[in-house]
Amino acid sequence: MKRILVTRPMPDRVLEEARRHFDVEIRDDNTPLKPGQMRGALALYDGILPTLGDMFQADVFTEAENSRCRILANFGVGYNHIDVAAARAMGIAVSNTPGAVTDATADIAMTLMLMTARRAGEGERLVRAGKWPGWNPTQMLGLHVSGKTVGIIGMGRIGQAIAKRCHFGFGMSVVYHNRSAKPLDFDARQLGSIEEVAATADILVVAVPGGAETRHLINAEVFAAMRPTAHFINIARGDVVDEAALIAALQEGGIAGAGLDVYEREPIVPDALKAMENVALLPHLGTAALEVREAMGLMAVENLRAFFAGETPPNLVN
Ligand code: 8YV
Repeated sequence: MKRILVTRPMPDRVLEEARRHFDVEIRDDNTPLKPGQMRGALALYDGILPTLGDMFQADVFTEAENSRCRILANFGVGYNHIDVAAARAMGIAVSNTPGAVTDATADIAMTLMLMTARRAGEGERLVRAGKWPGWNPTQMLGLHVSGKTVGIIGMGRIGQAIAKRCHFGFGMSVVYHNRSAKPLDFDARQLGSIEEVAATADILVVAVPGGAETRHLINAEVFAAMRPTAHFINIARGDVVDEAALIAALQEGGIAGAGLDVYEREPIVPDALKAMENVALLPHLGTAALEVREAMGLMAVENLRAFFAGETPPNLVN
């Protein structure tokens, strides 16, 4: 039986399924693997089921003397923590879990949109602090979301799921930017540049993959293009956004608010963001629902099973 390392405790269903196929070791530690542990794991296991935070960067592969490991079956759609080219150079396959994460992540985008536009986080803090003076006609007026324009940067699976929620659920107009043309089965307008989308949107949402190619794609120029009344939402990856530029835009009143599920240096969230009432901050909750995490895990296990059965894993990325 192939030896597999699962790098974090996982829902029971995932572990049961993994154990049906493999000799599984589950790391009983909820912190990311350290470089030495990653090199050790590459030498000891036939396959690894890593998660966000396990930074399989180029040096981990180049410094690994030999690798018994043949596949990293990532738990999650985003795999920017894995240097896929370096893995390939060592003959290690990488797979991910698209599809399983789409709806849950889009739901969190909607949560953040409503939290920031309708000042829900701020309102909840007010109530909990015992500072609510009672209803009045002009208290805590936010941005009316229904019927507004959402701008989406990255019209992949998650971007489309967000667009549909906005369009069909909230009657919003959708404008977007995507590297390639996307055939869509709903009304949405593709604009020529990210800045154009930023300038048109009442709410701008980023839904592109992270990594070197998209690092700081959302920067000072994009925030400058946004309207002072517009809100910014990030459910993608922290490094897609120049966090310092976002903080400056918020502090200068260049934009009205932000809703964030991801950060440049997780779990570090800048104090400047925590200090602002018009910012909603979530702890990377994108896929945090039991059935979603089960589906992600089962998908990762299926990638492992297929790989070791000599089939092409359904979600191979390299
Ligand atoms: C996951 C995510 O929870 O799927 C992704 O890419 O961002 C998350 O919601 C995380 O990646 C788990 O490894």
